[in-house]
Amino acid sequence: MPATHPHLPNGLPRPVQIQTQSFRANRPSIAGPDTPEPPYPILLEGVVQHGFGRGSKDLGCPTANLPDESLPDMVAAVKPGVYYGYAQVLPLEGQKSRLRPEDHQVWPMVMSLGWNPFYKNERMTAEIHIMHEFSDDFYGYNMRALVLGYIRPELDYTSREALIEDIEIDKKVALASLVRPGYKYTSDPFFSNHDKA
Ligand code: ADP
Ligand code: RBF
Ligand code: MG
Repeated sequence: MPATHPHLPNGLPRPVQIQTQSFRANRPSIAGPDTPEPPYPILLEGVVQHGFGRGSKDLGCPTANLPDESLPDMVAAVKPGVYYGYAQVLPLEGQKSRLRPEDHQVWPMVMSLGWNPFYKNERMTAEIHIMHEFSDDFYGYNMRALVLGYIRPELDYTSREALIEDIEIDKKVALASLVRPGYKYTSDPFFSNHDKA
């Protein structure tokens, strides 16, 4: 019986851990069709919120958290999981930016859409890691995200190392998927050419 079969030979559901390991063993290097299909692109926008503050930085992967009110389109269209697309960070109207001009460009991103255990899984959280070295944190800035595809389901992790390893693969899968001609959305009108404005 293949390792990915959800049930054990005795008919009992296969423990998640084994499924996670078998999933992790052979991950595809590209995710999604040659050009985005509905419901993509999904457009999200919101002011970057504080999360638990420690979470992702010590995974070596800081994630900018979107406010709950920016998620209805995402929650209505897709299931929890890991996604990829592009994101842009902009100062609020009239806000002076502390960042460099290139920090306001459109960059590739990976996004985790998950149940928030803090709210007993009654609320979803969306957190975005932008694949760019920012000159400073950008809490309170406006973030626009254009989601283009789904990479994988949220997995239950027993070890931090396994999660870090999978996030590194997520980033590679996102970049390999975004470089395809059908995914050129960096100059989509949803984004603003802030550094020229
Ligand atoms: P929190 O739990 O408050 O979200 P994190 O450890 O996830 O804290 O760090 C996320 C914060 O780090 C973001 O809100 C942003 O201000 C900053 N940051 C710096 N570089 C990045 C990046 N490349 N992608 C996302 N956030 C980044
Ligand atoms: N958390 C999980 O529990 N399971 C996951 O599969 C998972 N995948 C993630 C993938 C990416 C690309 C990112 C940025 C985060 C992921 N997370 C996952 C969320 C991670 O646990 C969270 O960022 C930290 O715990 C801080 O809240
Ligand atoms: Mg975060």
